Amino acid sequence: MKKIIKNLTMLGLVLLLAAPAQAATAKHIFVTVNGLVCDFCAVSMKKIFMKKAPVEAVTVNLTTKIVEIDLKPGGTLDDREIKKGITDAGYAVVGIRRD
Ligand SMILES: [Cu+2]
Repeated sequence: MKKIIKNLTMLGLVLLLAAPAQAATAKHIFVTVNGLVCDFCAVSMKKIFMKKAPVEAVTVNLTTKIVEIDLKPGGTLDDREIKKGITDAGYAVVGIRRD
């Protein structure tokens, strides 16, 4: 029983260490945003993220409500900064996925 608990603890540690590493190397960020309805919204999203140095491209899909942010090689953008930009513009972040 003790061994199982030890193994589970190890697994948890490995997952904890692996998650930030994956986020740091992710080049594409997919942000689901509530309230995106028209081209004006799409332009706002592009304006917010294109002025950030690590961002290479921003694509907005109004049907799926997903804003895709492509980063430059080595560039990073953390969740906190993404959420701040979007909420400051009056929209709500539903989820952030990276790959
Ligand atoms: Cu709009």
